[in-house]
Amino acid sequence: MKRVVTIQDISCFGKCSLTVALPIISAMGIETAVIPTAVLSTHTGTGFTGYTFRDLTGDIPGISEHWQKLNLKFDAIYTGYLGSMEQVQIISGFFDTFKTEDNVIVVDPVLGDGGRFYAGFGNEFAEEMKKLCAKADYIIPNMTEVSFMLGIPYAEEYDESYVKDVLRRLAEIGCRTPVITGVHYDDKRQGAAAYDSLTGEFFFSFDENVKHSVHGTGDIFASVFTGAVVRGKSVQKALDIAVRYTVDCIRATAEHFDEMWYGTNFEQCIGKLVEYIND
Ligand code: PXL
Repeated sequence: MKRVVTIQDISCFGKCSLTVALPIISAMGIETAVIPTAVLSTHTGTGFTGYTFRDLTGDIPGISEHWQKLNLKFDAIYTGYLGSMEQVQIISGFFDTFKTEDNVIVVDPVLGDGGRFYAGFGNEFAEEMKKLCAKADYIIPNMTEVSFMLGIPYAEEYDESYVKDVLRRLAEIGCRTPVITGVHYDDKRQGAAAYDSLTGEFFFSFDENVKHSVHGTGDIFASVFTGAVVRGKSVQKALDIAVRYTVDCIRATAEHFDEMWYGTNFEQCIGKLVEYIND
């Protein structure tokens, strides 16, 4: 069985980060180890204020040392929301320890959305995250995170040549295959784009642009993409599965908008994900 370790926070309520990555990667038939980077009472996104935040940075070196003694190996190391610059530096050391010839590193540089940083993040943190991205095989930012990492204005409107240009610039950070989520040229279709800087190939995948903004979709996409790559799918196939499942989840959430304002109704669609990955 393949094995992934995912490193991100537990938002106890709100459906994102570990409470999304763990069930999704497990459902894809992959053993999922975790390193929780922080415990929050809820996520920090729209709708919640006054959340608790316990930083677990101090626990990470001990976990890493214990795992080294156990000689644990992972087919992928996948990071999401990280809570501080110090934590990013410690995870960078974890990459050095657990990177092998055969495994892949996936960094979702969680920084913000809608042109704005999430609470507590700023340009200095984005610079640190960029250094982590340099060590990754795949990075999975949204357009907001692209703008913060490249130091360019947040683009509301853009075309395919813009997307190709920023993908090339993301690869210059040092990662072989950047992936951008939430790509849309109009209000009909949305999806993702990727660039394999080794072969020079671009990849695109689009589905319906459901008119519904919801929290946690980036974590869903990154978890599915990571799982699909670990299950041996091509970049194109991994994009297709991740876009299709993410849009399924948004559609399911839009149908239950009243009770599901804080997260994405991904559980309702998990059977489809199992179908897609085994197809
Ligand atoms: O979904 C990304 C995410 C993860 N973890 C926490 C967050 C967010 C986005 O707001 O606040 C704690």
